[in-house]
Amino acid sequence: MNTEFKKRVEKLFAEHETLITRPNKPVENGNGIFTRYEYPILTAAHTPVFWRYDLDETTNPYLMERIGMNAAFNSGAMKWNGKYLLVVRVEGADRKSFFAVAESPNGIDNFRFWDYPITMPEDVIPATNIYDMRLTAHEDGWIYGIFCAERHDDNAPAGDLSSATATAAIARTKDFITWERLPDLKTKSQQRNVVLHPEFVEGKYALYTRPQDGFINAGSGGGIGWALVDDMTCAEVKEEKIIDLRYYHTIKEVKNGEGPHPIKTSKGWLHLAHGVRGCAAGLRYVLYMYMTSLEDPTKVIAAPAGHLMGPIGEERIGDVSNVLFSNGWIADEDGKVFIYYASSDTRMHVATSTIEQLVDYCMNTPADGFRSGTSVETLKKLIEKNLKLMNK
Ligand code: BGC
Ligand code: BMA
Repeated sequence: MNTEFKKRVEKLFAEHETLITRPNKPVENGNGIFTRYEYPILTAAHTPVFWRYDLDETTNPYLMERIGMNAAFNSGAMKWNGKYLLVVRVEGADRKSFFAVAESPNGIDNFRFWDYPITMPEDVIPATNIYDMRLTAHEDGWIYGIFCAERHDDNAPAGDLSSATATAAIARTKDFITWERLPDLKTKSQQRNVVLHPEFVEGKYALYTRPQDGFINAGSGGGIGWALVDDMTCAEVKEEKIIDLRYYHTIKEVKNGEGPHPIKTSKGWLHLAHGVRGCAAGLRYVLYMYMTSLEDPTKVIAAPAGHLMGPIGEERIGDVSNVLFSNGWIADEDGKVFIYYASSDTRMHVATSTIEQLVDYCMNTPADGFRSGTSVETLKKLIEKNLKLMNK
């Protein structure tokens, strides 16, 4: 190897190493509910140098990127063998998403991709694009990954190359390397945000669903649904019950969808979801929470008003701006919670909290009264209480 070429290769590796080993720092002075971290935990630049460059001087004398990576976002998450593991949606410059595992020893920095991306077996009709995996270590012993499989809608008029269909694809693994692909979920409507509940309910598998009228529009699909399924190897949604509804003039007016599977706590199941509203700038995606009952997981027992997290600073900007999306979180034994969220379909971040804080947030944040008037009444109650305490 020419020494000049060798030096340039070494520099690429050194810069990459510096980036991925950069210590992350908590952002002080938050809102008491969660703590953001200063640096994104994964970006396109975190993907290995040997994914992007041909390192052979004879075939790549200019040392150019041969396979561009565009984004690293919407990641499923799971603690596995003591490591914080993400199944990342990596998107190439060619707009195709694929899954790749990245792991960290502490959950907040030093995320490193495994050498190879996941080879996901195809279903009968291969999908054009796959993305947004939700991971569930189910009590049946398998780790399931449910994700969106997108295909061109062949019923669209000739020349319409944008109409597509969204289906929930199902795969399972024991090691994150070998995946068994099961048939896509059978449902009446299209589905993008399907999540497997970790426990059997009434002896059946339970799915959070998100019925939608079309590829983009949730339409008459009233919100986050719930369905019981007999067998994941031929999963079919026969009955769907809407458990978390959408409402006019809220953060989830246009769409909502379950994030990762809920965390079990002594007070109920803790849920993280995304809510979407439309505005002149397009769709705005924020993260919100709710809780359901341990006895009846279809019953909402806490629904704090508004968003838990909305995009701020650089999070607002990216390929699809004004978007926060989460499909992964990890609860440690000691109650610490790592919320993995992506901003603007571009990069991954982490925020930390605890189960106790998040339950407190859900239980004690006032619910939505759905009108300006009710919001003012709620606000006045807190002001009055505080002013008394302040002896005013
Ligand atoms: C994109 C997704 C997006 C969906 C709906 C897909 O083509 O890959 O990121 O959620 O369209 O807008
Ligand atoms: C969706 C999601 C995500 C994405 C978001 C914003 O519908 O399923 O893939 O982050 O749109 O583009």
